[in-house]
Amino acid sequence: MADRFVLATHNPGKLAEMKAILSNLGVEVLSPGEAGVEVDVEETGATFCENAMLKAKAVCAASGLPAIADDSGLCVNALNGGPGVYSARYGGEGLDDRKRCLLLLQSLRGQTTRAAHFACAVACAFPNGDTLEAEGRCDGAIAFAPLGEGGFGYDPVFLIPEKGKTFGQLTAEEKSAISHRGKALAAFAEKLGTYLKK
Ligand code: ITT
Repeated sequence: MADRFVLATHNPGKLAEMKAILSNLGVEVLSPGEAGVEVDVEETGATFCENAMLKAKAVCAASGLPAIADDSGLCVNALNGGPGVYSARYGGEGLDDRKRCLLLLQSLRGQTTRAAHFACAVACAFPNGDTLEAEGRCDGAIAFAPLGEGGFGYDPVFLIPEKGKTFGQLTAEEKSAISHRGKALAAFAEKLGTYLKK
């Protein structure tokens, strides 16, 4: 695949995962810094797909290159699907990843229903106005305490019951093989392959 894509994300954890997965899938990518763009997009969409498309279109317009964005979040059954699209802002400004994890554990204290899933929407916008979209999901449960140093965000509290480990305890490759982002990007790469052949 000859074309180069800009990754429309400011999140270093996401950027590293997206670069690794897409490079493995044969898609050449640049970080916003490498592409010389700095765009702050207001995430006003109601869904992961809407927000991903807002980010992809804004970075495509600013860079003149096709742009790929990821909008993702943690959906917790006992919180009626929250924090969902508000995952990055859970608890308000000023909290870091570790504090957001602790706040989540606190809000589920005494709660035996721990089921949750990560959701990821990937959107791609091309300078000619064409767009592509794909989604991925990973089911799991919220742990009772943070475990593991790997990954980012809510990884230390997201448990994969079949593995008996949190995302934070997996290597980057192990996580991407089963994660919402790994699945969404694999589905996206397939659509991109078809699109580029046209
Ligand atoms: P960009 O919009 O710049 O990409 P962001 O961090 O604001 O970065 P989102 O709006 O999509 O991105 O927020 C997603 C949040 O959900 C993210 O900040 C994490 O807290 C959480 N999240 C998403 N994927 C995750 C993963 O694989 N592991 C842990 N937490 C994740």
